[in-house]
Amino acid sequence: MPELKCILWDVDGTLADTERDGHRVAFNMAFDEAGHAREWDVPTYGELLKVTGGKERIRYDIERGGIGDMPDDQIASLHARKTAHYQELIAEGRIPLRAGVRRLLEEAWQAGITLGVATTTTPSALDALIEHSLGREWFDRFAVLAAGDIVPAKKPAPDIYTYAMEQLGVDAGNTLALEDSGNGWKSAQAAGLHCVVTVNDYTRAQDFDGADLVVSEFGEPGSAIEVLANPHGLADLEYVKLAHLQALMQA
Ligand code: XBP
Ligand code: MG
Repeated sequence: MPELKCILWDVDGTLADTERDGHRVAFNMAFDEAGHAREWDVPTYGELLKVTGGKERIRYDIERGGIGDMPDDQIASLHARKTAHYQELIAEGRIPLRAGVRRLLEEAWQAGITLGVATTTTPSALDALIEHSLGREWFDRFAVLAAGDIVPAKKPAPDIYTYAMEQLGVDAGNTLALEDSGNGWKSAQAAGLHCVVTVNDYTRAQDFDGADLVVSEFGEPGSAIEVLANPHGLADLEYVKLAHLQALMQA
């Protein structure tokens, strides 16, 4: 029977709600600084989120007429400035972890489950979040930090999950992905992983058909989370515990 041996965490939207008040704000700071007359407001950014990866997202906005055309090297330097602004925002402590994230991480770590990260985000942006929101000890506790351009095809392609599992030497059948978005779920599904989704305002209406559990958040004791899909009929879902994650692997 498959057993939970490894949990791979998505970052943006899953560890913390970084998109609206972190990445979006940092993109706008970089546009302003470079003299681009473009501001991604909250709903516009929601449309742009269908493209994963910051550089890819800028290219997509150029293609839809939002920003004037520029060569790839200029996109890369604009994005490098965006990453610097993002790191500063994170260092200010503006983006807390989502409810239940630290509790579940600690529970899984104590249980000896292999922990890793699989994200489309730039490695230095991930490092900033680990350092300022999670704590430096997590650089050692995560057995792999798979991020950004390390694979050519970003989510919804399975590559980043496949890469992380190869690095760890774990099987998809024993691995659970924690995600927040349709693109992330598709990526985990294509890699053959089980997947739990914690939605946010940007992703709530997306398609998570086939995911093992879809909830509003992991939550904490007493928080009474909203359960959007519970295909395995997991009981006692006042908040998500490690025991739920272990049970759904065998369902
Ligand atoms: C997150 C992303 C990232 C961030 C921006 O998707 O798509 O591109 O929005 O980060 P996921 P960068 O949570 O599915 O990994 O600008 O560093 O790319
Ligand atoms: Mg995400």
